[in-house]
Amino acid sequence: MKTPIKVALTGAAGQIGYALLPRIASGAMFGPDQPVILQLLEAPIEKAMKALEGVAMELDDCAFPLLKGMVLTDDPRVAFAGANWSLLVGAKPRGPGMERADLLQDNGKIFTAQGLVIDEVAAEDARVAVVGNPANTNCMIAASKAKRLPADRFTAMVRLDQNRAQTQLAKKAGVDLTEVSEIFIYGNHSPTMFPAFDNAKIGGKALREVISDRAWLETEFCDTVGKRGAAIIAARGASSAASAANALLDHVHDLMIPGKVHSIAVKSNGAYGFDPEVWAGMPVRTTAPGAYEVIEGYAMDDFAKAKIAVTNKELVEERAMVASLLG
Ligand code: NAX
Repeated sequence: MKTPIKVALTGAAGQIGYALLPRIASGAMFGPDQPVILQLLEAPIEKAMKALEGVAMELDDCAFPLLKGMVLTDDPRVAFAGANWSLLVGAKPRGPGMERADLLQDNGKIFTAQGLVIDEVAAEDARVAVVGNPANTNCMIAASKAKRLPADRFTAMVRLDQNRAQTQLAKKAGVDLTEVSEIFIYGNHSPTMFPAFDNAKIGGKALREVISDRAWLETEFCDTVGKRGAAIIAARGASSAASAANALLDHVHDLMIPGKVHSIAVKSNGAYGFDPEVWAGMPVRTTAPGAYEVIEGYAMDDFAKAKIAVTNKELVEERAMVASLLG
């Protein structure tokens, strides 16, 4: 039997955690022959810890053969101890009337503390995936605290946006969604992100040979993908959970399989004109389990460059708002 992978999950009793945990434990993230140990962190609040116990009881009741242990804790040092993967989902939601800057500050403190502890106690091969919003900037903050782990171990999730874009393009073209490839998300996980449709392929052909409605691509398509989160809240009365959990499975799964091509938010290092210090969504190719290279060289026309400039500006502004937390 393979050595179990230790997976730390924060916000484990939240709604994404609830949708995610059974799928990790059933093998959907690391494969059908890879055992896992779940190290579950919740806020030090009685109600949250009680709810976490309930989630763990349900996982017990699933009798997953791959689930080799669970740790339930409100102590980050326990949760991240020896963790191979740390999935940072827990964050404070934006309350009514709350300014974006306040949310950045409040959540920045959580990710500052977690970045420090991960750097200290996580496994040698530690990888970190950030989902809690604002995900790109939270990821940058956590990475800035790490002195042992290199910056490329810290990635943030834009896969939900990629999956949303893939489905919208397939619907417009009237094809099965597996026909759509090379649709990548650039920039922030926010309504400013840019799904670079011009580089996508449908059934192996350039997208523009199949979808000629340029106006739809530039307006309705970009808006639908960018504002999908708000549309889900309006319809469901709660934010995306099943699809967010599914996207995180895809994010980690595809980072474990060499050759996979997908969108993740990484330290830009200046690729595609982004500020070198921000974490921006872009295309990567997995090179080895947990490692990747940015795919450079996709052509960008003036429309794409303008969209990238807008999302880059937002990331730079977010960085300025949390400057005191960095480093
Ligand atoms: P929930 O509010 O259901 O769950 C969050 C959980 O985190 C709660 O149980 C809370 O007690 C816990 N928590 C808070 N602070 C913590 C801390 N310091 N340590 C450990 N646990 C802590 O939110 P949920 O719907 O699960 O969403 C979680 C996060 O994902 C939110 O920030 C949300 O905005 C973000 N999302 C990000 C997405 C992305 O694509 N990057 C998409 C989905 C989602 O909206």
